[in-house]
Amino acid sequence: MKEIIEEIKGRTSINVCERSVKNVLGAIMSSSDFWRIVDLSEEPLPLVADIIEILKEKGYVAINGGITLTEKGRNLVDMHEITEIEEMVCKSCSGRGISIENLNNLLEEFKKIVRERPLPKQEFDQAFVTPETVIARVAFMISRNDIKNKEIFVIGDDDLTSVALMLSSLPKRIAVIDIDKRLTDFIEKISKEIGYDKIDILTFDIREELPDYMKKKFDTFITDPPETIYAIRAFVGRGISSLKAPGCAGYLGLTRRESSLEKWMKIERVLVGEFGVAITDIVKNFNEYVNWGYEEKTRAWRLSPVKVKPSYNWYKSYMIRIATLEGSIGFDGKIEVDEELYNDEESSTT
Ligand code: SPD
Repeated sequence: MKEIIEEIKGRTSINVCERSVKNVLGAIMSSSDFWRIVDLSEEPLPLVADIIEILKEKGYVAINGGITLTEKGRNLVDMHEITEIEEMVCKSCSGRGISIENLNNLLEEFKKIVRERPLPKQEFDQAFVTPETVIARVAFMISRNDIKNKEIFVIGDDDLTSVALMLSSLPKRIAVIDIDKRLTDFIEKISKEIGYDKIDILTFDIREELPDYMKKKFDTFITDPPETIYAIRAFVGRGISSLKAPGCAGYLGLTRRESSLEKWMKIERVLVGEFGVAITDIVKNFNEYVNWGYEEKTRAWRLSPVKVKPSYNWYKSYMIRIATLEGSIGFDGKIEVDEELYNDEESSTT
């Protein structure tokens, strides 16, 4: 095992420990599908690809249309008492711990209305979540008293969460910003069609400082940032700047597909240490993303040892809720980066 880890360390700058290799081996025991192995292992995709490559070179795994253990690999897992990974997800709530039963009409209406939505653009790292996820977000936010009669700020909205919020008629007011004019035009069109006028829609690049009229104005924000520290400052930091007072809330998605635990710790440090907010909820794999269509043009595809498109929605992210306290501060500076907003060494799907 030590030798395997040393070899992996020589190939990647992503942190790797014995448990990372065991996670990948356990996932291979559960599935031969590369995307499922990434999903189950909870390790960043580029690291999973490196681990599989080295296990193959050393004769522990075979790659023939799928990834399987060889006899040598089976001996290795036996020797280290590695077991397959089981998710144990609740079938009623898909593991979200929240029911959307009471919001069934909203779900059906939302599905109908977003049929003509703009398709994901690679340039902006877009991939929208399933309609069930959007409605579960609404349910989750209701359960934390963060929607009803609240002023809500949606930062980046390829998921069209603002549309579900409009349809729910629960917020006092909504503001939504996105860099992609196709999306802001679409949201505008829907708001006109359904006659909803308590919404402000702005095409805006989050690398810029928010206009003053958006600072300290909202009760709740929701965002799903790319997985870089720059993006956390831009999307979440500005979200916090937009909140009125202590006790307000922010929601963000974070995935393990593009983030190691080391990066998560850095992100948590930014949230707690730099922004001074409390993390109140972390729900595993709450957000489920529809495969975005440009898979074959991504680093993930180049790294995948088997060139087969995902057969299910393998990309998920945790839902994190933060709350502001006395002394919480957001981020107001300009972010002077281009592509680095979306990508670092652990990213692979942009
Ligand atoms: N590039 C396609 C997948 C992007 C999904 N972004 C979700 C980020 C979660 N914070």
